[in-house]
Amino acid sequence: MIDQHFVSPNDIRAKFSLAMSAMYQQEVPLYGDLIELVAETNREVLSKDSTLAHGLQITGEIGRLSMERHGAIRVGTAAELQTLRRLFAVMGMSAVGYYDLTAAGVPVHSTAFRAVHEADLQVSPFRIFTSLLRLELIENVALRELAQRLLDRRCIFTERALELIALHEIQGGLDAEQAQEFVAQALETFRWHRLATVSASEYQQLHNQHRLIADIVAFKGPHINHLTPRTLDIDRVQAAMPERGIPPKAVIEGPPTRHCPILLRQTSFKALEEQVLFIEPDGHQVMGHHTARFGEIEQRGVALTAKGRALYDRLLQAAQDALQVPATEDNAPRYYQLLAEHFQAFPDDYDALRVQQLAWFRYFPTECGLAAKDTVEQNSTLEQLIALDYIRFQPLVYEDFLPVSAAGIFQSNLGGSSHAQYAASSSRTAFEQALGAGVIDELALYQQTQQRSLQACAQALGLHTLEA
Ligand code: OOG
Ligand code: NI
Repeated sequence: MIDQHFVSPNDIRAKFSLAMSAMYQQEVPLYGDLIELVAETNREVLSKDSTLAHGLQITGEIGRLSMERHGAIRVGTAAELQTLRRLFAVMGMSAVGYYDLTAAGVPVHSTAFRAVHEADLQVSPFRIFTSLLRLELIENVALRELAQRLLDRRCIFTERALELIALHEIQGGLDAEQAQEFVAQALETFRWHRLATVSASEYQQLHNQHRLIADIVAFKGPHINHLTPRTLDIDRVQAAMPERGIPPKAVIEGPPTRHCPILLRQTSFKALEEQVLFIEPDGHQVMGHHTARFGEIEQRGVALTAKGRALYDRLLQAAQDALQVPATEDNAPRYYQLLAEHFQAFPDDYDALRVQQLAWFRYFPTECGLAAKDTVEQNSTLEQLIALDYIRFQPLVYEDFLPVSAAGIFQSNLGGSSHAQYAASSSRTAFEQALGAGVIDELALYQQTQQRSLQACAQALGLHTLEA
């Protein structure tokens, strides 16, 4: 039994998400401009597209849209990752999904911490893409040892944050005062530090190996490197960014523009060059610069089943193969055209996506269905009830990330040219060992949400069960 006076993890997460957003707005003012642009775009889209507005009302997503954002961080050790797992657990967030980015030349593997139940996501859909550096991929032994030493001697959490995490584990929750303190203390881990922990020459060595390694190893902690608001029309935002003095990356990652958006489309503005201070062996500080922090916007569409995802992966790969070279500003129109052509093979209508079991949906009883409750045939099928307009359906939004897109976002912020080759194989088991827990399979979560909505329909209509 959870003690009554404990604050709900959902509320802690919502407060933390807000605090993070306020901090990042102060740190990176362009992020504030981006939020304004997204809010304006969403207002316009909602006022023009009543079907979309109505759909978001049915699912309740309309209520979470303006507070919806994801962030990203990168850590260096298993111990850091494990404590992060415990820290995010205080806010009701679990590790969902495994993303291997080494295949794309980025020496990290990742997960996303997020809430898992639709009711909790509704209160706060805040997610954090969390990457762990794969130190073993640094071939230069001396450099690897330097990185290890630097990581071993830092502690990225405040003492009080660690105490509150432990208290949460012992008590099973935090009271209002502790929760408030926890938010403030946890936030410290993700703050930007201008003062590096290395000398200019050490930084240069780490940076030469891989810019990402310098970003992860040379600072006091895993500064939040972007926060991403959710837009309802990413093409509009991409077009409006330059007018606001926000330079977008060359192409939007993910699927092409569609009537029925699938998965996730993302774009970003390039990382800022920021002044930092290096600390020399004699203790004095020298000025330098570092680029790591950027801004990103995303549009979320319906979550795909394994079958839908396989089709997506195949079509995306085919479009990229047809382009033959990486997508750039110059070939962007051609890339979009190829994408659109290849994705002709992906049904662009919710009913087709549903009937062909390419995507996940939530089902809701209609007024008319509720009114007919006492006369509904016990062995009616879902399709019959939909045809009778007793049940309607809405797309289940994708809550996760895409490894190819994530690699594209990483690359655009690493200057594009650094496509390192790593022979290492994907290692979900090693990641889970470092995390100290398994990662949850996201497909199982979508399936459960869909199933719960069917169960709720069955109950509302007085049926024993209902199957998709
Ligand atoms: C994470 C990049 C991936 C996304 O939205 O796919 C990402 C990073 O740069 O640390 O945030
Ligand atoms: Ni992101």
